[in-house]
Amino acid sequence: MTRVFSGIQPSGDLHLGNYLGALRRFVDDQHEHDSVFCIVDLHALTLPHDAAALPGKTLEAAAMYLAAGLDPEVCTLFVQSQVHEHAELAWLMECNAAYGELSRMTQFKDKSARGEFVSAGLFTYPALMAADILLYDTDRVPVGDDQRQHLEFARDVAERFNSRFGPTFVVPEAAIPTVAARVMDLQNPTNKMSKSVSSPQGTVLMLDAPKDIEKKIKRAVTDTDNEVRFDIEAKPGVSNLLGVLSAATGEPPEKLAERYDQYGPLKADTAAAVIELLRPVQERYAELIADEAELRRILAAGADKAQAIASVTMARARSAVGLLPR
Ligand code: ATP
Ligand code: LTN
Repeated sequence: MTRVFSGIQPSGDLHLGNYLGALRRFVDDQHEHDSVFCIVDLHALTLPHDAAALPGKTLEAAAMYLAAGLDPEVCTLFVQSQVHEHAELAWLMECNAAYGELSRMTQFKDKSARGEFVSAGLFTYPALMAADILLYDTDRVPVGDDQRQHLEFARDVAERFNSRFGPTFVVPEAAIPTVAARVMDLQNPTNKMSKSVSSPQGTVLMLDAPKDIEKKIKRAVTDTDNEVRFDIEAKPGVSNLLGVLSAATGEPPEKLAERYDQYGPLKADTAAAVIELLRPVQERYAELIADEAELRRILAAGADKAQAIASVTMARARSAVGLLPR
């Protein structure tokens, strides 16, 4: 059976981009593939963070995964830092990553340009991400388009390791969706909707009240010619709305565009579709987040299942590079 692995950072409130680009697809994957999903809290340490808030954010991310429809009886859901092999394999990945290739990562360039403290962990972030993936003999990695370069890096480092030390890792493939692979910020439609960039009016949060979702979508930046056409280059704002509506309804964005000759109705329909899409997730979330003990139990059981796989791969990797067994 194909192994699927993916991760989401508990670095902030999850948004519509995370849901359409990643989370929602995990729910379908769990029934078709042997699926492992991870809350990557070690990655959340790469940027300055609020230590007191992180445990709560991690539980919220778990509740959101479950509310979106992940079934812990069907897939494996766990927290990265609770399986120590992630940090351990990351070191082996760093020692097989070239400084030059890490320097070319566009996410590092973007994030380091923004922050005043640029940690070494932000630079080696892709090595930890490669470790996450390779520990589970992963075949497919469902991610949004922004992770394409990191996935390519994980493949390169796996191939390099295998050729230096003998066959050790499965070389993973990226699975990038055809619609909503990159949901854009509603206020700056040339930037992706993001947790780590503050744009409250441009970001639809998973837990936003329906009236806020409506307000944000109705105020989305478009252009002035009032022509509804799917053209990401020339009409990024309108195309973003069409992309979101398409992801919510399952109809191709080009086809949806034919139905509108003004922005107002497009915005109203998009807002209504998003509100309906998120409503059941929000209802389940409210129940799940109220039972912290149950969330912790699910995550502990997930960590046991994950570690049973990760420890075998880690032992293989240690032996391949010549570390002396205790
Ligand atoms: P940050 O902005 O801090 O990098 P993020 O919002 O991108 O965070 P991540 O935890 O890094 O969130 O990403 C989780 C998953 O969501 C990844 O698979 C990523 O590709 C996907 N994703 C994130 N933003 C978008 C977006 N705007 N559109 C589609 N998919 C997205
Ligand atoms: N960098 C990813 C999060 C992530 C991830 C992973 C995704 C960390 N490890 C392994 C897939 C597989 C991001 O979405 N920003």
